[in-house]
Amino acid sequence: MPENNDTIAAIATPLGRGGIGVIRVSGNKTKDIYKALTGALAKPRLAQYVSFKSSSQQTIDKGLALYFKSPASYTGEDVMECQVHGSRILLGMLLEEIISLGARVARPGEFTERAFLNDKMDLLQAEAVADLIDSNSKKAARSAMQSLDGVFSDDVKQLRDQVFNARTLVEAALDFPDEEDVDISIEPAINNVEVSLSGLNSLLSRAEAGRVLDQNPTVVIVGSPNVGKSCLINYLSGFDSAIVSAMPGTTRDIIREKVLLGDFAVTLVDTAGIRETRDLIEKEGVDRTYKALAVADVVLYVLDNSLEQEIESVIFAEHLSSDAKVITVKNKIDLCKDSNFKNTEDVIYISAKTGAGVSELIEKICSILDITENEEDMIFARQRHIDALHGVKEHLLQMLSAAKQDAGLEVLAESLRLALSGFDEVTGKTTSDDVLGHVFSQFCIGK
Ligand SMILES: Nc1nc2c(ncn2[C@@H]2O[C@H](COP(=O)(O)OP(=O)(O)OP(=O)(O)O)[C@@H](O)[C@H]2O)c(=O)[nH]1
Ligand SMILES: [Mg+2]
Repeated sequence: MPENNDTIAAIATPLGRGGIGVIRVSGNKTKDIYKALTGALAKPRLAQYVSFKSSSQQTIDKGLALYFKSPASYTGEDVMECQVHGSRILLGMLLEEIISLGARVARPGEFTERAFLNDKMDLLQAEAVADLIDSNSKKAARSAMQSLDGVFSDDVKQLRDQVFNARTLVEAALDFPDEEDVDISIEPAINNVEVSLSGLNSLLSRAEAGRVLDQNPTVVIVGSPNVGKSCLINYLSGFDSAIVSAMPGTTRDIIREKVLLGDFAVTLVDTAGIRETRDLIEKEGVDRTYKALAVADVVLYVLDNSLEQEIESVIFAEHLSSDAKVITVKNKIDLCKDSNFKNTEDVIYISAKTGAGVSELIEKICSILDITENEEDMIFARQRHIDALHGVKEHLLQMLSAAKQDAGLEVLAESLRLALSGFDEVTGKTTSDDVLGHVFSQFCIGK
């Protein structure tokens, strides 16, 4: 772990224009930087409207300055937040000024890393911060928030306590091997391990259920040329990302848009219309369509209903990933005389031009993505947690089988010691620097 007695600073808001931009500063020079930058005294937890000035007394911007005194701050150190206008240039100038006053630019995740090192949160909670920022659905966000609140950590700690009790009992038996008037039965220790094992099994299944929350599903739009695929991606994403034209074979490149459909952030993909063609560029486009299908979670197979096109899924079926779900979308219903369309389980009628029926389509997509009902029970776990908890389970099972075979108390104590260190790995109590470095490097800068 790097030394953390220097002062760090970073722009905490995302790249681009925005109403407000935030710069965060943390470390023991924060108070002096506050004074030099604003000319005002830092007052804890008070928002002051100030002029942020350069060393040559030029105003960089006016805005709000906030100060949090150690240890009552996010990182546990003295922290300052500058809220100014969200221009990249302006934020860059302000950051430069802060650096010239003695701070250095923070690495990704360094603020949260300091919060972890200063015991403001355990590793599970620190990871939940990143998961919350990256969450792809409201469910994922809620679940990450629960972990940040310490729900996952508390469950792990409770199980750890039971195993710790078991270990204390076994160690006590080890310390008094031959004392006749001391009851050295290890039965209570075994009970403790059995109880924590059943708790662990349920925690593991909740963690495994929660792994789906970590994914950003891909929805791929396919069909013959001219059926309205590009029109549909434009409608769903809310802007003209793909060229729409009456000429078949318009789209050649794959077009990707991240959009929020109902509760889900999905990657929506528009593809080249599938047909036999001699045009080399269009052929390449169709090949790319097939590649996109191979990673699709949901496929929107679009047909032109005004031409009464028949379903011919064979044109793409062999390229589908095995667990992809296909929704047949009959488009251009605004052109059809008969307006009495009845959606079925697999077929949805829409007009990508007028938007008719699109909300039912979104509902259908969400119902497919919404595979887990018991969201309260899910834990937004990472593979790292699941692996470590499986390790704990292994050691507890070993302890029980050793006890059954009347193996020595040392053997039981050792299994319990290893189980405990597995728990500590999850919460970060004894996690190696490599793992910590990896966890924090995945954060965005400024967090
Ligand atoms: N009336 C009507 N026209 C539509 C609708 N959807 C698409 N169109 C028209 O159909 C034509 C083809 O639309 P595109 O979205 O470019 O079709 P595409 O499937 O992307 O075609 P390729 O890129 O060539 O494969 C355009 O003239 C659109 O304006 C619809 O729902 N109603
Ligand atoms: Mg197109």
